[in-house]
Amino acid sequence: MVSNKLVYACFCTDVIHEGHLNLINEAKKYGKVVVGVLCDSEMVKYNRFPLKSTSERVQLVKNIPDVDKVIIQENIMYDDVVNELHPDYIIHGDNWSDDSMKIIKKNILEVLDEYGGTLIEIPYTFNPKVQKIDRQMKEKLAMPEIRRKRLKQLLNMIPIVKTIEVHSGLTGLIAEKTIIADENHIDQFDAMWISSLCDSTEKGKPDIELVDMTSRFRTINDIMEVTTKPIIFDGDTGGIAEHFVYTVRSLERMGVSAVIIEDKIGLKKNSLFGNEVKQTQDDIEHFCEKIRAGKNAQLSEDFMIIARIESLILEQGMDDALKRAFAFRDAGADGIMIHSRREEPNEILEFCDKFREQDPETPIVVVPSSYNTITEVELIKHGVNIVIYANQLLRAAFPAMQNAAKSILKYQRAHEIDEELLSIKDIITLIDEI
Ligand code: SPV
Ligand code: MG
Repeated sequence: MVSNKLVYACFCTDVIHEGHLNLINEAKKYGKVVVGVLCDSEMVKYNRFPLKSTSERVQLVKNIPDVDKVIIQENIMYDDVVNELHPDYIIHGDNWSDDSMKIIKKNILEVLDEYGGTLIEIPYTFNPKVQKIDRQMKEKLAMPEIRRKRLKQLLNMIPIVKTIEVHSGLTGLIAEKTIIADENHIDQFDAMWISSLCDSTEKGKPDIELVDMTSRFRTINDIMEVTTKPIIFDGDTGGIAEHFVYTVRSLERMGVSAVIIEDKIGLKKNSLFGNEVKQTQDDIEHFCEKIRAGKNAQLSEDFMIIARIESLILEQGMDDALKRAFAFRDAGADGIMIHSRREEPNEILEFCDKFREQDPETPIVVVPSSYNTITEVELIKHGVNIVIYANQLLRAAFPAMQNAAKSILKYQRAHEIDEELLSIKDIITLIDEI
């Protein structure tokens, strides 16, 4: 006898495997089965980048015989969907191991508790076939074709692409795996920035285009070997146009999503020096030629060349910054990065507002290193699409390492610093083996 009770399950997956079928099979025993397909933007926050479109994912679930109805779940938390459906039961696998799963379980129990609904937990299907499918999905995300287009896809999926600096396999893993999960929010980084400053500093070299491309490509490769998220590469000035075209081809082939080149010429110094050191801005037409050469050389549809404007850094004024932005866009740039070294975000926001008055589309990229009180919500309001946290991981590591070195010298043993360090047990198990 089929009861008239309602059972709800949320699916955030690109493939239906035995585990999902077991769950639906079990659900059917309790009544009518409604499945919510988690929307793209929430899949992303939850570190499950969708390889299929929402409609394809809906169709996938509709094809399961015992599913009575499919809806789209717009939020990873269950409040809205439960208010709407008032299911008698929510059914879920018992794999609540990580922090985000624990928060979701708490949320489900709270919303069900309001009207006496019940959570049904069924044993998660752990078998070699299901595990292989999970691994294959990860592997697919790391493939150059898939990874490269992911930045453009993200720009269409979420209000702002949160990008963190990485300079090694280990920092890549931090960008890949760090998730924050608290009462009302689950989130993670969307993309990775390979900073010239941090890549050079990590190698003990100044940020003056001294570390050559071969070496920088090795950094990219180290990161790519252990991650799946899209990469934005800091291409400095891009060098001369005749060389830049080769860089574009190599980056595309590797699966990098975007290169950002800055409109400076000659000996490049880090922007955060501003006019404290001699730096020369390229002239508009010359830089446009480089952009055009790069766009002509590009083979894939997905790769982005983003033009970075140094007018505010070099105190050339807002009008110059805007003039350059429109010229670079017209030369084919797929996005504009505007940089500032002021502690207040005013000039950046003014630029964004004025640019957006004339151009609602072209992605804007910002790097709030010095004006770091600005929030992502404020940046979104001013039309920013990509925010880059350009150097924080390296800056976090250096004082910690220096402190450990000093402590050992001071006490002539390693005991005093030990409690501030990752435990031996944790360091030997930090990296998973295949
Ligand atoms: C970098 O991270 O290398 C950058 C950003 O180019 S900045 O250091 O602010 O110039
Ligand atoms: Mg740089």
